[in-house]
Amino acid sequence: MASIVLATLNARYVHASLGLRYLLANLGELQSEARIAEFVLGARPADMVEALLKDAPRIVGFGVYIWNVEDTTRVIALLKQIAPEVVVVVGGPEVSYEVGEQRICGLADYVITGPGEVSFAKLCAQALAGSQPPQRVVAGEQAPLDSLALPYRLYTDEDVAKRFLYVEASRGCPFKCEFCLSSLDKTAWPFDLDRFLEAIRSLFDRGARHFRFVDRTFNLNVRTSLRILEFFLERMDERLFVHFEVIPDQLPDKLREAIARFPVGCLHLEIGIQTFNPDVQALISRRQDDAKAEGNFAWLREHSHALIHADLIAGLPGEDLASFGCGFDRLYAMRPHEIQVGILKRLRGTPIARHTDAFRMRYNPDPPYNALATDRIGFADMQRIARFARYWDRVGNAGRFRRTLPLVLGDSPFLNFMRFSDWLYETARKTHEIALERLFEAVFRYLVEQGGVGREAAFDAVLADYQASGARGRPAFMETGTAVGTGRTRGTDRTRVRQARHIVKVGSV
Ligand code: B12
Ligand code: SF4
Repeated sequence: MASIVLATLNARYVHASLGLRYLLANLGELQSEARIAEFVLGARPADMVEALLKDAPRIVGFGVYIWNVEDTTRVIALLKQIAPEVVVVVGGPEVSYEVGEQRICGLADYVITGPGEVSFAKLCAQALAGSQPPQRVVAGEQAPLDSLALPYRLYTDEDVAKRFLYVEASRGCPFKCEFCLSSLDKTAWPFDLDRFLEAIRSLFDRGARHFRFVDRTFNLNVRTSLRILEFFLERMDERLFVHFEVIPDQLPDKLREAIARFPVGCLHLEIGIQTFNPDVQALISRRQDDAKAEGNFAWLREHSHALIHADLIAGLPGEDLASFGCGFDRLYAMRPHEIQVGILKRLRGTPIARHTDAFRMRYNPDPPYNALATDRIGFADMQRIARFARYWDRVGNAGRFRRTLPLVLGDSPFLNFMRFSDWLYETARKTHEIALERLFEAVFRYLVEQGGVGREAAFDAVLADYQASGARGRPAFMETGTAVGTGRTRGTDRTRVRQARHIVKVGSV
């Protein structure tokens, strides 16, 4: 029996919620009366309500994020119809700002904004003792990090075996990029490193091998970063996979030395570039030394085996299609393994909102609040970029078109991939659910019919990529084609398989 249930909808099953585990770990005496209920986007609201009410809880707390706010609103609306006496508390980044404007906050009995550990525990204690907490909207108390109980033992054996384990060595960010929620933090606060590493060690001893650091800027404090890297280097094995988010322009020699010692497919670095346009960087208060970033990428590609996932944002104030395209080409030339093209989102609470009028920014009023148009990029072009991003994910990022991609991109990657993307959409009329064989066929047809590539060269490249993807034989559409360069299966040594496995895993997040 649990009188308190902590619930959330994760983006996918593999993403275990760290936030809820923090809340549970810090419930003190009430911990034994509480349980976590995690769901995955797409679950039916009535089924979730049924599962939540199974123990007849007195309090249900929901972790609300941009990806689940709509579904969670439906769940709470139903729950309040069936069991109005249950006290509903919402918290999480999505309900930490613009509280008055959100239906979900109106449906809930209490809203806790910001960090939840201390305030949720207090609120539960009061509610269970029968007294009514006076305020409906509570500003979450940020306790000193070292006073918090760490949540890592709450990862179950199933989590350890099957899910990404999110871990946090520091909270907050000192930078001020206006599109990002972390720009509202005053600075970054570290957890005590010995205590943190001890907790990670026991996860490791239980068999955990897939660690994802949620720290906003892992390479902020080089001494700390080094100790963490050394920790993993000392425990290196075949299965280990560690993910960090890093800023691009800080990679001192000591960090480089440690990074260089990680084997293939083990270290995943997410590096935000967002924009190379200096005027846009200034407008959105993003400090970034582009030349240093370029140098660091070059070093990483030449001297390390780290998988590099780089982010770019389209639709920022002051950016037009041409300047975005230049940024894409510049980033492509830096050879990250993956480029994630994201459309700007106006996250609740973020200071990017101050540019709305001056740059005629038009946003989707519903999650994910993506930019629909700006004074420089019209709606039609924004749609084209969104399709570009989805197709790029399948063709540019997935690692399946190693030989074919350069033929599509020629010497002008952005323009040429946009041409491909426009053609593919015209032909397929969809961006999702294109089967892999259809995709290979489309790329082949594009190269031959639109891309000015000779049939034989296109055939050779597509077939080689198809076979390297693990598929056997040739795709049906090639059976009647000119047989050129067939029968050559490219070697799939252990290294490439491991790398491809991780690229696919990461790309599917
Ligand atoms: C892991 C993660 C993901 C995972 C999903 C995780 C999951 N469970 O499903 C993935 C990688 C899929 C993801 C994707 C996206 N994410 Co994300 N993600 C994160 C990340 C890095 C870590 C979250 C975390 O564990 N934090 C650590 C815990 C301790 O903090 P917390 O979750 O905020 O929880 C605390 C409080 O919020 C509060 N709290 C939480 N739940 C509850 C419940 C109650 C009852 C109470 C009282 C309090 C409370 O108390 C907790 C402890 O203090 C954060 C950045 C960050 N470092 O937080 C971004 C972040 C959550 N993501 C963000 C965004 C914008 C996205 C994307 C839209 C990015 C994109 N692609 O454009 C996508 C959307 C995905 C989709 N399918 O639509 C924003 C959230 C904005 C918002 N309003 O929700 C964040 C904050 C990044 C940022 N700085 O802007 N993300
Ligand atoms: S984008 Fe990165 S560096 Fe900028 S505020 Fe957000 S977390 Fe910090």
